[in-house]
Amino acid sequence: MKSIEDAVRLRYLNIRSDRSRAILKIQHVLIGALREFLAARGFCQVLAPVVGPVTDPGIRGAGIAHFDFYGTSYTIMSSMILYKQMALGAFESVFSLSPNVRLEEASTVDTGRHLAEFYQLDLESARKSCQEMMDLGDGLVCHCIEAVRECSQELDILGRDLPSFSPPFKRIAHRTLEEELSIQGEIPFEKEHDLSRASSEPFWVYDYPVGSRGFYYIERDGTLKSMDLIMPEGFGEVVSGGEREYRYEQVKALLDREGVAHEYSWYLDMLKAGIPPSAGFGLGVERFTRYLCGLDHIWESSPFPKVPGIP
Ligand code: ASN
Repeated sequence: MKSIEDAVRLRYLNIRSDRSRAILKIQHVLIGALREFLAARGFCQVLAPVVGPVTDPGIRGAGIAHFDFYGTSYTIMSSMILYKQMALGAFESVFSLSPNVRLEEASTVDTGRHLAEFYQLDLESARKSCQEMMDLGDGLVCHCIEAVRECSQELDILGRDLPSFSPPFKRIAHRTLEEELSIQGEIPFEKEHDLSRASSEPFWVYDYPVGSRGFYYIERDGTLKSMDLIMPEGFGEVVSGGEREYRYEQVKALLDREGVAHEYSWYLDMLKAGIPPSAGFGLGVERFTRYLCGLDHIWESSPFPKVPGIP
């Protein structure tokens, strides 16, 4: 912790190192590869919102940053999920490089994969299912790994030997893990780390228990249609997403039960006007960079790192 604190404080010096330059170069190649893959599949890039009256509440207990916006309490985006659904009013498939702030518990600095400020490659497609999004995720991840493999000089500096994978990645229903891990809802960070270390390939966990995640995932056949992609070698989750609840009555009832419907008035108005069913996911850009570069801690994959618990 102390060494991370020092490194973050001295970022203006260590950003000049060959190691840091190699990581940021790989990140640059990664961002280009993400864009290239999605543009070739008809996705339109839209500019991401930075602030709004509400943001994603489904962030595993992390705090949301609030501030005063002309006399009204506003939030900094924890994820642009609600706004991705709006963007589908313009295009069938959209993506953004979206800056997010999540006030994570200080203890999450030890997971090696939490930042308090980070970017997601957030995408959404109308009339798609979780299965189709997992297919897309398989292709996207493999395409980026192959693009970064070209950075042989940078990978050498980092001592990273990047594996090759052949899709489709394994898909594991959450319920099959419940007994093995003695869990009911979200997989705790240490257990996810153990699962990730025990695997030599990326794998998906899908169909989460009802009530375990954000209100915007659709419930079908007694489960939430949501999925995460876990990378191997202990790097953990890099993608999270699912199929959306898009029906006004259902969302209104869920938000009423929580007593927060009034906070989401624009969102409910949008659902009342009608939006298409959709599915999508977010890919943590710094997390994926960490994986590609084989870094112990995620702070190094951000040019200007904001680490939980370190102001
Ligand atoms: N980006 C995620 C999604 O598309 C949401 C999140 O980050 N919590 O579902």
